[in-house]
Amino acid sequence: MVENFDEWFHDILEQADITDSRYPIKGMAVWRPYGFQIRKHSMNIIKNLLDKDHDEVLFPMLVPESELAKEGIHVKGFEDEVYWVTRGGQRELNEQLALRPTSETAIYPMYSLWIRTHIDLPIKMYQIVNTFRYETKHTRPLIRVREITTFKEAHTAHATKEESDEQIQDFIEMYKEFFDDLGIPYLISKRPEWDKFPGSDYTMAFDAIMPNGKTLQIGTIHNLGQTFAKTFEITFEDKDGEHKYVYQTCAGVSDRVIASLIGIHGDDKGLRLPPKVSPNQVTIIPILFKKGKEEVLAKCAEIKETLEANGLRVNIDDRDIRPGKKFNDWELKGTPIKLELGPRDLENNITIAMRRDEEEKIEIPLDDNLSDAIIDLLDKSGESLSAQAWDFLEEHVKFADTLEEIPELVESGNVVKFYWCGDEEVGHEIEEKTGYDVLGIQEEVSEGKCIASGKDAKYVALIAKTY
Ligand code: P5A
Repeated sequence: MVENFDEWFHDILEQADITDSRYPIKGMAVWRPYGFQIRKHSMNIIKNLLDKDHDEVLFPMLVPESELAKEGIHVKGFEDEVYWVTRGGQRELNEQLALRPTSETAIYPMYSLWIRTHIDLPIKMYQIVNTFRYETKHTRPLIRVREITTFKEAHTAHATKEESDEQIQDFIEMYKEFFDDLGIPYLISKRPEWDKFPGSDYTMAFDAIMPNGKTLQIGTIHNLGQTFAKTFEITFEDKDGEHKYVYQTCAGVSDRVIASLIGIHGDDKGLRLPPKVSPNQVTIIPILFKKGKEEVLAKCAEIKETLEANGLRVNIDDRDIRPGKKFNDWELKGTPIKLELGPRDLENNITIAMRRDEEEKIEIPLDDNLSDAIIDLLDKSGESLSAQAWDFLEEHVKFADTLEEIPELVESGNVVKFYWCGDEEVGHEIEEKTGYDVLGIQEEVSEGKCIASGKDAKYVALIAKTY
């Protein structure tokens, strides 16, 4: 799987019923029922986190060219990626309309109308929408798509710079909680100047390491400073009676979250889903013989009912096929716990539980403690997926003392840390000489020499092969 991860990833999406890429537009795919459930459960986690202190809104998908074009740097960053609507029926439109690649230029003209005084601040809103980017790099399902189908974008405005910096920290904490819930390990870094979001002061990014060692940017948080406020005239009357521009931030995660979930936890047998997002947390597999069939099925139904009453998602696979095939199917689909129940188990009043994250079979009595025992297994299974994934990440971050060491480390599947003086030209030189991307700054340091310039290092930075 590690050697040909891209192929594995492509196949699993089809085999496990996640998405179908045969839709006749490049970079756009269909969510199939099983994938849709995973998408729904993970979306609910981030939605609940955002709902704590953000208002959910919904803006139109089309943005007038005049608004999109207003913020020069921003539009430059996206100009090659915008899909345009130019006609309504047979008629040419007076002004062409962009399919939002992201929604700053849709939302901020409205912020300028809504924000009047300091009492209106902070404003914190989010929407979950589809966005369109005509990506020219190689498209890949969920990883680099032309229609992002679950763009969770949050946009805030504040009275002071300090508050906007605090908001960046709040977003970092929120995304940590989100990715922790999914057991997805991450590296957090400040993107270099040449890779920050177009129009932002600075960008903080979450990167996951996929099994082949390539990193995937799974979330970004941008401090927009006052750039957009000046462009869209977003001002407020402060306590001192003065009119001031707001400070803004925005943050977003996409379908890539599902890509990392699948890629990071999966194994040669298929998906391994964390219980929080698995469509079924428990799959009951009856072992049926002619004799005692009805009793076994009745007991399975009773177990399902008991577990569901305790808030679990449970299904019974009563298809008329060999049990072995059922086991394989649910291994492929990554259900966290399989419960096997045959006539002999029924006699002994037990069921056999199998966790997807390990091989062991566990006998569980069919008594009043059943739900508690299953919930305990689910918790353990989620924790162990997360722990395995964090171990993988930690084993795959290495430190290089010289530029020459980097290629070998990266080619053997690692992300590499190094000392950097922070100069932009030196950063470019490092990227050119190695052929990899500087992800960003992980921490500030007051020791060490820059790996390329030999000057005093200011930072520990990360470099990797990226998606
Ligand atoms: C933040 C939200 C923004 O667009 N505006 C509102 C800001 N940032 S971003 O970095 O450009 O995108 C946010 C995250 O979306 C993911 N992403 C993609 N996922 C799949 N396919 C794509 N083509 C794609 N482009 C961006 C990244 O995870 C990114 O961090």
